[in-house]
Amino acid sequence: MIKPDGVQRHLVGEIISRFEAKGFTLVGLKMMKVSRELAEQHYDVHKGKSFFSSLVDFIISAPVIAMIWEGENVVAAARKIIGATDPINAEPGSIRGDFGVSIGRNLIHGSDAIETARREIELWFKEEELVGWEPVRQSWLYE
Ligand code: D4T
Repeated sequence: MIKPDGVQRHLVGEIISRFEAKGFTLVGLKMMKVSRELAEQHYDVHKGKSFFSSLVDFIISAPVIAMIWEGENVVAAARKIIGATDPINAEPGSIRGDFGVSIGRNLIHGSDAIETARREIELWFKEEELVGWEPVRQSWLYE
């Protein structure tokens, strides 16, 4: 999910192109204003932590871009493309390393495990919003 700061800073194209260039396939995409309920459900694991309410307020403050990316090891690779949670620890070349400044404005969320991705896809998308397609470049990406 490209967070509100990514949208406000006009980094949507830049962020999407990094995933495309790596070889991943976009199978779901929508721009939306997030409800408080969805934001709270999404960040359920952080309920009770000091940053929870400011995090929820931030996520609902402007539109986000929800995306589903497909490809080999996509969850693990996306974490690297995205970089460490706190931009100060994120490597140059990662999204947060190149564009992020503070932990509360770190531009993008990525699922941290396959199970989490499954849960989040179900939370954010309806079945009919997933678009399965066969990219022609696959044999140039995979043996
Ligand atoms: P997300 O979930 O947004 O992809 O971020 P991470 O997986 O990299 O990090 P996280 O779940 O630990 O944190 C969720 C979200 O909360 C913000 N945050 C986090 C914050 O504002 N202050 C903090 O101290 C922490 C730990 C940033 C990401």
